[in-house]
Amino acid sequence: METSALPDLRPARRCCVVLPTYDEADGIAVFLDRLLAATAGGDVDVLVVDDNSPDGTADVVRSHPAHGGRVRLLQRPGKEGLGVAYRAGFAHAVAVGYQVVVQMDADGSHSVEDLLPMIAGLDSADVVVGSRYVAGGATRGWPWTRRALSAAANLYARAVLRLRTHDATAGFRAWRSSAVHRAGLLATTSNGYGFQVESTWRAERSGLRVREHPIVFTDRTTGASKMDGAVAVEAFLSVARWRLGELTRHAGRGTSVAVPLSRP
Ligand SMILES: Nc1nc2c(ncn2[C@@H]2O[C@H](COP(=O)(O)OP(=O)(O)OP(=O)(O)O)[C@@H](O)[C@H]2O)c(=O)[nH]1
Ligand SMILES: [Mg+2]
Repeated sequence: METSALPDLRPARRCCVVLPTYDEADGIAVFLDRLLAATAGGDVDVLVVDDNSPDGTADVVRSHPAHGGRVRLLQRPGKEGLGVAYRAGFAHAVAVGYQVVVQMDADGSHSVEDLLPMIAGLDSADVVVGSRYVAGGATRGWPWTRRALSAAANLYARAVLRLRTHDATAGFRAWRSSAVHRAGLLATTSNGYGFQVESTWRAERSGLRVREHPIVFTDRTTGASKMDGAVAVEAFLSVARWRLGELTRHAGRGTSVAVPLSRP
């Protein structure tokens, strides 16, 4: 009997999905179940980075049947922002030897079905960005005000920093660990959501091959958003500061612009 040739999306590399959490106790167990099922058979583990959530998210993770196996918990002392949590999670994942690190929201907005195709995309890229702003990508469930804010933030970041990536603020990405080092992600300075733009900028300036994979972003159905005015302002000001820094260095040296890189 002939079998049709389906693509084998099982990753050939050890992957760690880093999930930052703050007050996600309501939805995290079901989300972990879905993530583990969608990646069963692949070499994909999960690292939850929790900032001592008052709602007991860490306890829910600890009582998950896969805790201690495919699911690990990095407990931080308190809330310091998304960027700080990602740096801690990425540092841990690359230090223990994972070859691929994925960043993903833990609130269900990012679809677990996109994980294996995005990891497979690393065969011909250094970073695969789950993009809402390429053909096939979309945002579902957001009011028009939130959609407009996201689109405006993207436009602003792309225009000011001259970025090619269409979804510069994406929170769903797969990185080769070598690319994490080359882009200097562990030396990023944003504490909040600016981390997403800073890492896009560093990836492009480091000459990494960035590929976009269309995703449908769905608004969370449990828990509450942690996005607030202060993190938006931090990101807004940082973008301007980074560009100004580039232009100043450019003018000072009369050479091509570069961002500082950290090496493993
Ligand atoms: N560890 C940690 N996780 C955080 C922090 N802030 C947000 N998160 C997590 O980061 C992910 C994204 O945060 P959200 O509040 O969903 O923000 P968003 O997805 O950009 O925006 P929404 O559409 O409003 O949900 C979620 O899994 C949050 O629990 C933080 O300070 N520390
Ligand atoms: Mg969210």
